[in-house]
Amino acid sequence: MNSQSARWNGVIDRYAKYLPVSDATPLVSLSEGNTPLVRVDNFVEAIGGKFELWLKYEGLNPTCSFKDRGMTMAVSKAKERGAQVVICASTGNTSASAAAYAARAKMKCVVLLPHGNIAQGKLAQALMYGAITVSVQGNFDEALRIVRELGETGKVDVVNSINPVRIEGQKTAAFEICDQLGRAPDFHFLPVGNAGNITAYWKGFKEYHAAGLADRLPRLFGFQAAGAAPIVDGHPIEKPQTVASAIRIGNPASWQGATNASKESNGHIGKVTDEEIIHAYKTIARTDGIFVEPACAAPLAGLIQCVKAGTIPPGSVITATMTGHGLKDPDNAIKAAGFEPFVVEATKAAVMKVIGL
Ligand code: AN7
Repeated sequence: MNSQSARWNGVIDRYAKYLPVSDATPLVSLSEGNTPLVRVDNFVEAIGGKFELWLKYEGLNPTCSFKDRGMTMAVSKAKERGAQVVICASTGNTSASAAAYAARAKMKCVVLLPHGNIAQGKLAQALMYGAITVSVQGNFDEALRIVRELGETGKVDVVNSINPVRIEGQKTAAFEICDQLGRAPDFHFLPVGNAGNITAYWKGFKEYHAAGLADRLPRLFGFQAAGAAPIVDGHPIEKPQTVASAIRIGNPASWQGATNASKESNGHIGKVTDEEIIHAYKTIARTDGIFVEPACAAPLAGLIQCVKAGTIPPGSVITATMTGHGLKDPDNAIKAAGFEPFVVEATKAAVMKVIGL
């Protein structure tokens, strides 16, 4: 399994030593992982920070989100067990990823989506990859409850992050950050929805540190949207609301994992308003040319809060996960941009007029 060839063959091939796989595990991969870590000095300057900020650009995975790291594991292990049908509930990215990896594994895929509340790009992906796409008249938490019940029948394999191998795959992002930086960061920021990813990052950073491959443990700072902030508010939210549909989750499955990561790392779980999210979403696109989906702007908005509060020591090295690509959600992008294209007649004069020449 661990061929370690010069060619990148995905996260299982690269990090097999740290994953529950063996020679008997069929490799279902789309060469996920190995995503860029991009330093964004313009953004830091714009928000008045005195630190290094590096973005782990997970939108450049094969289905354009971080979910592919967990899904290569979940679908490979499901295939190893001889499963024929994988199922998940999703705010959109898990379903896109499950649908793609199931197609590659020649397995059937069923996705349950909150009706009317997923971004268009993600819906297009589930349909294009050929998943049986079910739009549930309820929210994500209700869809996940149904998926758990269906999992108990033993007839389908659940590939939500309640499946522990998803967390195993996702922890490889923490390994890559340490490999790319040549050290662990002082702080790592990320969005929190169902809380699988913050759980995975903490596990990954701890394992790399224990293996002697990272010199320190970062403080983990997770951010929820204010209208969907059960962990911060201390109770499940029955009707979560936020523009960041990816993290519109009221009762996270890995709640405990998130609070552990925050406590053990001397970190923080905070919340940011939709207004703060949209501001950060536009800012990172315009300062550094990085187009992410709204959920990714939650930790950036959280970082802006931290700069205002003075909680980041000068000179810190900070990393943040940009979990999904901006093209996933064209409707919010066009709305947030704040202007429309100029429509002009097809003459040089007309173009000169609108661009002010
Ligand atoms: C872009 O796809 O839950 O805290 O069903 O799509 O690990 O849940 C997506 C979550 C952050 C939150 N950013 O991660 C799903 C789903 C993006 C996301 C999160 C999601 P977790």
